[in-house]
Amino acid sequence: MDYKDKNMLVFGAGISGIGAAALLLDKGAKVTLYDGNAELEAAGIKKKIEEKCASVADLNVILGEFPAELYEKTDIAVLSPGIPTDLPVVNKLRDMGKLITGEVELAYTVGKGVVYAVTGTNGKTTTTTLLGELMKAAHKNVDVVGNIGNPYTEAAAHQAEDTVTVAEISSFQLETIHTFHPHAAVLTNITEDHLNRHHTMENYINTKKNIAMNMTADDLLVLNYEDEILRAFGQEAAAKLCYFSSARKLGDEKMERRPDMCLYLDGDDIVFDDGAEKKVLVNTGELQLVGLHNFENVMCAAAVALFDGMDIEAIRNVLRSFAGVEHRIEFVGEFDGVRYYNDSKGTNPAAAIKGINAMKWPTLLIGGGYDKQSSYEEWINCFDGKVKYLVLIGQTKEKIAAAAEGCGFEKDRIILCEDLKEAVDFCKKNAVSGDAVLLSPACASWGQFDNYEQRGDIFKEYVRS
Ligand code: UMA
Repeated sequence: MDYKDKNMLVFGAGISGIGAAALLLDKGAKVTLYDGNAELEAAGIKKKIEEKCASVADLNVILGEFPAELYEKTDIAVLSPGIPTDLPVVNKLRDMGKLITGEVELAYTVGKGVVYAVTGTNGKTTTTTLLGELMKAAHKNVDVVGNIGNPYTEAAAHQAEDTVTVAEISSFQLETIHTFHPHAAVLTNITEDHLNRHHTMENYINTKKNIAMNMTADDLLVLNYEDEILRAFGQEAAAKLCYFSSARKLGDEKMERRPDMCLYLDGDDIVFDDGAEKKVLVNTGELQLVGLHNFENVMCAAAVALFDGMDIEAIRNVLRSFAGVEHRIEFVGEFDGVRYYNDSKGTNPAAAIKGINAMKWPTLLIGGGYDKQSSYEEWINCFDGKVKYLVLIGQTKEKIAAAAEGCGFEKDRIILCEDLKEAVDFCKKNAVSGDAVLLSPACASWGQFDNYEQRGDIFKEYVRS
């Protein structure tokens, strides 16, 4: 797509919008960057964009109310991931026939080389990071981008034909793609999340499936066989199919469409079956990652690396040395015999279940945050007698407390705190040697923090002080 002299509306002045505006200015577009937050500072935003592109002469920053004249003036609107696609402003632009696109789509139309994409409710970041490490061991030019916190638009401008892009793609980003076409895509799992944005589970699932909408029989789709939605999706998808499973040896299942390759857990071995031959890829005892969910992430990343043509021994070396991701069941330290874990990335109940399942000790669990309209019973039912105190913060604290009581969790072991500092102080006073303190909120951080990284960093700071 040629963006020269196009009137581009970039919606949202976060890191995505800043990356998109800079890229478009370098492509010769006339850019209006709009953000609904009137309290932001236009000069500061302009400066950030100026640092990333040659000139901001064709940039206009508008904050607060959306000006009526901008509707007609806009050729294409580029939405940041956090902008709901059914906002009245967006609806009106769409009704006027304006193209509504997203930051990922924009980057894809400019970028070069091959793209490998990772989506799913949980496990995206670990899988993306690990796949990035695998690709860096096999290729010279690798960009790890997307929802992981590194806008795709910032990398796209500098890419060449030999670039490998490893992109973590959220459901928000998948709402606004049109031609985005990964050569391999992973769908780790789909469980309830972001229903405040997608309204129904059906919408959320269909949005996730968009990842494969442009894929063909030359591409590879990696799907979790144990997820019924994804298992069925594999039977109808156009791309080559790889199923993975941490629950059974794959191979003998009755299915209409046989997968082109499989990865599964057999005892402690991760086995790879390409239809002709079965090979042990790695023994899980050799990995630094722990937990079944992480073994699934390993299978997903390894499937793409194998499809990429990477040598098995080179894959093994990377798998053995990979130590995991910050904020994901991250060990912070042991103080007075109490182990502290930061699982701030546990932003929904399904992710937080992984956090509590990984604890082998009596645990003081800090949860709660922004309300994404999740239900918490399944998470609470996984506490399995391990949770000594449920320490709650944020907008959802009363809702989680009520759900816990409903599940039979004793009321006097539910502690409501004003903020994270008070929660950490309570845990410090009440934990004894041999206990664990786990921050695994089952909720997004918004409202009290900018993002889960900030929440995790602040937790670690309090713990260490
Ligand atoms: N804004 C409006 N109107 C609105 C909503 C927001 O003007 O109705 C403005 C806000 O005032 C703000 C800007 O939009 O200034 C923020 O845009 P954004 O929310 O898209 O945030 P970015 O900083 O651009 O970060 C986005 C992703 N954020 C979201 O999806 C909410 C980041 O994912 C991603 O790393 C980044 O792009 C780069 O691709 C974060 C996330 O929380 C980590 N993702 C969710 C998740 O993982 O669960 C999906």
